[in-house]
Amino acid sequence: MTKNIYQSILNSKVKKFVLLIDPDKHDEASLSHLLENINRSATDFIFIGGSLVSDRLDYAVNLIKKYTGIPVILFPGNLLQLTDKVDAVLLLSLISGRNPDYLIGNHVLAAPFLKKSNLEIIPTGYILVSDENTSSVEYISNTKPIPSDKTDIVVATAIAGEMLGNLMIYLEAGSGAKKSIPCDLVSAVRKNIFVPLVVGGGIRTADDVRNIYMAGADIVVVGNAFENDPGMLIKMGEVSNSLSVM
Ligand code: 1GP
Repeated sequence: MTKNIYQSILNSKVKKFVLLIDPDKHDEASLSHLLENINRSATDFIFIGGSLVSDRLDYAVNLIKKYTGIPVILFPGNLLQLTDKVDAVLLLSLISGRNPDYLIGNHVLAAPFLKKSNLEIIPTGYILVSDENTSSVEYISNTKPIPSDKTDIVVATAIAGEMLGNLMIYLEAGSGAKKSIPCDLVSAVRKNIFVPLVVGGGIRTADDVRNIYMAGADIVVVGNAFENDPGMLIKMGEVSNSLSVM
């Protein structure tokens, strides 16, 4: 398989837009409904993953591949969400936390499978930022998020993540978050790192998407907003295509 997804992100002249699919939230009918709009939208990638163990991962990937040629990237919520049916894998290090399992332990366990799969691996520094009650990531990973007003800590974490060799930094507010990552925080991180900046969690409208791109995100990830309104995929995707990378 060609290893070109990360390169395509680096070479892109426009912002990238990602649809996140949690395989456990869908049966065939709801997934098909969601995917009906996909080829008319400007979705660049599909991330697939969730917080729990899914027995539907391969099934969902196969169904997605039936509908579209858009690259599918594994966004693993845990070690038991491994598949070689995707086009690439985000190798996430939860660098906002201090749980060694999410910094190195799971990576060691998954490494032989990933090596054998020959998939493109994109090491990504994952930073959980939240002021809310316990998010799924926080609970499952047993790590504390960084409060959103601690800009200096978030920025230092992002810089450290880049220095450690991560090829992307991902600011995560948590799936279904009431408040997405504040724009001033996105800007502050953007000014301090060179690698692509991914932002997700609690993004609900096309205006939210635009504001986060304008603040400096290269890639925006949205999941829940499409559950009730798959048409939103088209509106949000249009925003990304209209904005060039600064
Ligand atoms: C991806 O967790 C997000 O980073 C997805 O969050 O479902 O709130 O869009 P939403």
